[in-house]
Amino acid sequence: MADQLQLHSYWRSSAAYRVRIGLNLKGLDYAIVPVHLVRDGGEQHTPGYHALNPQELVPVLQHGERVLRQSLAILEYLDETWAQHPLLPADSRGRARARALAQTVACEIHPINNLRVLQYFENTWNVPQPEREDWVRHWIGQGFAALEEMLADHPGTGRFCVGDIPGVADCCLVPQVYNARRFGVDLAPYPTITRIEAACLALPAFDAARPENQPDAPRV
Ligand SMILES: N[C@@H](CCC(=O)N[C@@H](CS)C(=O)NCC(=O)O)C(=O)O
Repeated sequence: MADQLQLHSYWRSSAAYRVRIGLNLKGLDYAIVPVHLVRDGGEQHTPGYHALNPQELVPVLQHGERVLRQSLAILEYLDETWAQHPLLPADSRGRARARALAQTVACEIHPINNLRVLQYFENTWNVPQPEREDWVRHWIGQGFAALEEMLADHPGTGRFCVGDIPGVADCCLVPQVYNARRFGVDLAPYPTITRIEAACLALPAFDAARPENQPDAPRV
């Protein structure tokens, strides 16, 4: 089909997880194209995938002939293309706040803990696993401390990051909390973050996007 949506995704990629949530919130049909980030050195580094995304990162969204990269840009593309369930608030102040929260995760916390960063530590500098994992916990903790302050007691915070409708900030927050749990971050100091995460995961759109519910997740 000409305008079919195809998401190049990896079950445990938090950037792909953001887009899966956005697609589900909008109620859009899409096919998952799995890209295994680890097997055989990583399928993101194959010439075929490089042609789709010279950054060799997931996600990539194909919409018919269009190739879209960068999860936040993809979420905004979805919002501008399909009106149902807006992912950004209607007012400019709300949009600025939603983007600031989303970018705190996507631009500050996530990139320095990415697979390729950890692989560089391991393969180039021989940093042992406990130190690599400590690095991840440190930067998630610092980022979450800031996010918790930005969310707690803010009049713009509701059931979700911005008001009572889940949006782009929640699309970023929930996958980052998944990563935090994966690396054993103590979440007790972040009650607002975990409260919002629980509210999100109770919704089918978030539940269906969970890593363990993906077709390429390992079957246990
Ligand atoms: N800023 C990018 C980040 C994408 C990204 O870092 N994806 C990770 C998975 S979460 C990846 O593909 N990593 C592969 C690698 O590090 O080699 C976005 O938001 O789309």
